[in-house]
Amino acid sequence: MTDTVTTTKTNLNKFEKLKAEKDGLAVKEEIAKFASLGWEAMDVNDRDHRLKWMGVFFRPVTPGKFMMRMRIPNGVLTSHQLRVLASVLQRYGDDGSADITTRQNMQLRGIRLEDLPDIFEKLHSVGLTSIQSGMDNVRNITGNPVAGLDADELFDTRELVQQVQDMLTNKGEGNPEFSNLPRKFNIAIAGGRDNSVHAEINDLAFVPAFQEGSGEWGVGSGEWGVGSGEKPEASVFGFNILVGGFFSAKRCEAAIPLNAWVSPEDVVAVCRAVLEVYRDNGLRANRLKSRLMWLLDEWGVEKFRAEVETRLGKALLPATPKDEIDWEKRDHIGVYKQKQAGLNYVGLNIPVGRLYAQDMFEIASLAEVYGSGEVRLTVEQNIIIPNIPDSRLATFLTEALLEKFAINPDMLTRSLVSCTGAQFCNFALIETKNQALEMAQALQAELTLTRAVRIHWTGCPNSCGQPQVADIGLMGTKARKNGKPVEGVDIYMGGTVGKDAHLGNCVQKGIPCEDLQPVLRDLLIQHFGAELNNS
Ligand code: SRM
Ligand code: SF4
Repeated sequence: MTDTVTTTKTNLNKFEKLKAEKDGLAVKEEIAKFASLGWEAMDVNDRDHRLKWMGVFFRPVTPGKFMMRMRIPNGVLTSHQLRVLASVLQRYGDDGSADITTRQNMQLRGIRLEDLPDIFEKLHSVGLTSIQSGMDNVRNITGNPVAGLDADELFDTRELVQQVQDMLTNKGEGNPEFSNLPRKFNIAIAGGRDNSVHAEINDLAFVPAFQEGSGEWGVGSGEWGVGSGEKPEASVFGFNILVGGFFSAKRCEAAIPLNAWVSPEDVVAVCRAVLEVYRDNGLRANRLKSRLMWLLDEWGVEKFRAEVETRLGKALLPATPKDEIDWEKRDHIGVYKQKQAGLNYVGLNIPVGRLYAQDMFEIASLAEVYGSGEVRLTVEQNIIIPNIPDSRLATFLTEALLEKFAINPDMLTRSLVSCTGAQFCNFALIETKNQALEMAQALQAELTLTRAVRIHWTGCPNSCGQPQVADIGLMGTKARKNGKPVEGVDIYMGGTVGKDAHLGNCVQKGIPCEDLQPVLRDLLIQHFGAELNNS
């Protein structure tokens, strides 16, 4: 890291001081020591903050039972890896559970400190890592969940996402170059036509776009990883770059164009250059103003772009006028033909993303028995099992597990997304996952819907459940009823995804949770064509 980080930052906030005292990655060498000390005897800063550099989160709601946030690049897991994750949970009985996250990732719960050395060894043995998945690091990198399967894809994102992760984490060993960013940082690489990664809400996103003409400096051959493509030969595949998208309690912004286009070959280098500029120049005094967009505000896009080019050592081509996101966003639930003749991928609805060890063992077995032993995760907190041959499909569809994880769920459960909420998260103002499911079921019982409605619950203004991208977003808040404080939600509407994605806005504030059902019922009837049963 350059000197800039330490020399230009006066007025350090608590977290900058903490990082200056001891880099978070330093705890990697101390895991065995922590395990023998126990969580109650550990240094509090190591326990509550620095362990997050290893992906291990102290949970004040369940002291002694930690959460482990993995990195699952592009959401691709082997059945073997899924089984190892399940076996980690199994030892914790009822305390052990896993959540599929809104970043196409997995979090494990109930983790005991004394087990960490063994768990890390197990993860390592199957090529999994949780390193640098929390605090001021780059989060799980998202990619097209049906990469390599979808006949209409423009680019198979899997290898590129893995390369970016390898660069950032030093192949999972930990990379001190990027372990002290001003704040968290999100990267997404879209490869399909439907923006399945929510490019617009990432700090850095790559969106498919063809550059007309070829042979210019900086333009790749266009052959690397490119799908079948219907474009004229002269056009070259690459990505337009978006920067600065983020949600926080203080401010939410969609990403803006960097006015730059890159070929796939340059994506890793561009990620590195952008992160170096952010690391060395990002605002560090006030954590509420430390995300990339605040630097873009201060500098303007032109200056930021010029700094990125300096780090990159070459000029970036201007963005192409049009990107290739021209579809509505798909949810991938159900059975779909793959581009490989005779093969299918099947999307299973995992209600609010919650799984237990037994579920994970069973999903791993299904993926092996019927597919190729591969499992994919989506940002909608669901699972895809790819590579199921036509000849095996009918039998697969009779499997008992598909009653629990449906391929044709009701219209409200289908698109339901929920953050962790009060069960495990101490920022939460309300319980989310259970309430979300109960509400969906209650509304489904009184209404007939002919289309899926994307309802996203988030327990507080941090917006991990992305209410701003939902048809109906529900954000936990403190409300009042009969003069008394009660749990409530602010309601967001108008979030659109896929083509021309834009963020929704808050339309109603402070609805007590106990009064929410009729409010949602009316919204579903007025805006989403729902009809009351027996009306
Ligand atoms: Fe988040 C903090 C959970 C996606 C914005 N988020 C947290 C913490 C770590 C707070 C804590 O320590 O308790 C939550 C852990 C709770 C737990 O026990 O699970 C938490 N965030 C989640 C997850 C698990 C929600 C989910 O149920 O899926 C998601 C994990 C993603 C992953 O795999 O890495 C998750 N968080 C998001 C997203 C959505 C996204 O990335 O698309 C956002 C909004 C987008 C963004 O970041 O710009 C998000 N989380 C936040 C913020 C606000 C950031 C800010 O700049 O202020 C916080 C608070 C913070 O960082 O200080 C936060
Ligand atoms: Fe926790 Fe709030 Fe994020 Fe939900 S939105 S996981 S309650 S920080």
